[in-house]
Amino acid sequence: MIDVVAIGESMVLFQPTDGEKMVYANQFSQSVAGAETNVLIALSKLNRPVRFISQVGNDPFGERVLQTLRQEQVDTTFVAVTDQASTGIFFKERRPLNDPLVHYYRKGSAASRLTRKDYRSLWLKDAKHLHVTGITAALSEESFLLLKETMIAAKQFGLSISFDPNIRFKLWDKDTAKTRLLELLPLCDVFLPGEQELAFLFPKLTEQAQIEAVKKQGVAVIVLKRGSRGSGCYFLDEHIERSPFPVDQVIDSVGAGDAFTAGFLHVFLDLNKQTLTKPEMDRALEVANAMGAYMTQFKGDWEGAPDRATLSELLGEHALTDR
Ligand code: KDG
Repeated sequence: MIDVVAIGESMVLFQPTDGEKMVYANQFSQSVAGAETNVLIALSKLNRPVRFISQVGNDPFGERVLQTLRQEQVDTTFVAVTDQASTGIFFKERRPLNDPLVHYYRKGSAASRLTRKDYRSLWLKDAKHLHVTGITAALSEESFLLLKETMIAAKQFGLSISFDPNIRFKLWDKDTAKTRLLELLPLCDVFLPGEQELAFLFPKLTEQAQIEAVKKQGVAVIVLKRGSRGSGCYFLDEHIERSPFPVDQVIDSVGAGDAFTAGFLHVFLDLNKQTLTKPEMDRALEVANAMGAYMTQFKGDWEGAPDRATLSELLGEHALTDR
């Protein structure tokens, strides 16, 4: 049985080793990242069986992506390899006073060329949950259509579905982003936007009105990421808020949202979706906040994700000894 399946693009990530500006950098570290695989790897580190659906190029970067995912126990049975396109890559440039800058080289990449013809019902076989993000919808028109078809199929097969809009304006224009994201919204059970993303989708409304607008689409659970101010969750007629997990200093915020999502899903997956309670959802936010905050302490997009023992320690449930 697979707990979570995700579809999307995982890329090779280069970062200047000494944190210099890109124009002056001579040396780069190489790793792998992508919103969906960041979530899957974080769940895998918590011993959840996970599967990724994608396509990489028949090139060394594709090999690197596959190698990394397999090493992190992500099932790559449905990651196709093609000669027709290259694996996407991107660069992350750290900035002292701001979030890092991201430079993408992924247009026409292997992952963005998956089409509805590639869809296989086997992708979702024996799986409990599908996780998707708006990044996949932004890759190409076909990518969006395939994503939508996969969500519809998952619903028919009885999987629960989570959806993080993960809006990246470098990938698409605002009108297309809004139209496509709103089209996918009714297909999910759990929606996990940031506050600004929610406001982008439902402008000029109070938060309460934004939430009502999402609920109207049939979405059962809305999890609001409030960054350094913690998180909130709206479900049934309930609303809870969780204060942030304290950290002294943020080293790198990229990937924190994905770790947050993994933490939330880790708790949510075991719950009876018909009888969600406040204490259960509070626990989901507690774990999500802790995972998101912990990830900000590492430069990589997923490498810092805690294993079960570390997570228990973070939550103050038991102390690990170093000796
Ligand atoms: O959420 C982090 C991701 O944004 C990062 O790992 C790379 O998937 C990525 C993207 O498309 O920006």
